[in-house]
Amino acid sequence: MTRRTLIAGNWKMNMRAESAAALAKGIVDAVGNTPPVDVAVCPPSVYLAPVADVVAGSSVGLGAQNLYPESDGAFTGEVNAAMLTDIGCRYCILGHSERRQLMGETDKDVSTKLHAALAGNLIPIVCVGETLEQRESGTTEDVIAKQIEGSLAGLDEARAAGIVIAYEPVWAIGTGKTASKEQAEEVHVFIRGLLTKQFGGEVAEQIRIQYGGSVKPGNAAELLAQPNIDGALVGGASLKVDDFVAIINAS
Ligand code: G2H
Repeated sequence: MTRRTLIAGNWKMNMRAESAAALAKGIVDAVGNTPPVDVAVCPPSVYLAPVADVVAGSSVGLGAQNLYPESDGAFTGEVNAAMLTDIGCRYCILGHSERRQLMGETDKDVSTKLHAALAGNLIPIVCVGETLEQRESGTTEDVIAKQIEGSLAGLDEARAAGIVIAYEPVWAIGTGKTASKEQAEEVHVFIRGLLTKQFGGEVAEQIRIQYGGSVKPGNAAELLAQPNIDGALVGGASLKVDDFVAIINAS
């Protein structure tokens, strides 16, 4: 089974209108019309529309960093899946550890958002990952299993193949520490095993599992060469055209 690599830039809460458009333009120009991998950028919600204009008609996809899982209505400050697809989003990051830690998002919340994303024709990028304390206490697999089970609750086989999982060890996020290729591949294999149990081998083989956590030009190639690492969710290094493009070219 060949899974098409997905390199996505998670811009988090960075950039301004001008710099966001310039970054997107630089990526569009560098990537060209037929990149050998899927490429996406995920700007802050306020910059989705101007970046959508820049990437329109290009091979660079647009993704949001979050959504609110309701239809239009009285939900002050929120943005739903229909709005995201309306302005050209293809992807939506869900359950990033920063949202889990800072905004108290639970697996149940992520599952609700996952179903809203799929109903709105968005490709969800579901993030899971253990903290340093959990890794050091030997509970990584328990933590990941609970997150996968809870976040993908109620998902049927027909829709499962199209989702993306991002394994992002919390201790490697923005810290400069990266999981070694062996550590990352070990968890990706474990996740694919969980997906096999839940959806069967044929579906599990189609689900892309990205790695995230201090991915840089210098470590991307060895991570992306692992058989079960199907792309990268890139934070800090996605904010510079040259770094992001180097990561794309490393895959
Ligand atoms: C992990 C990653 C992007 P960074 O959060 O999702 O960020 O590459 O800065 O560690």
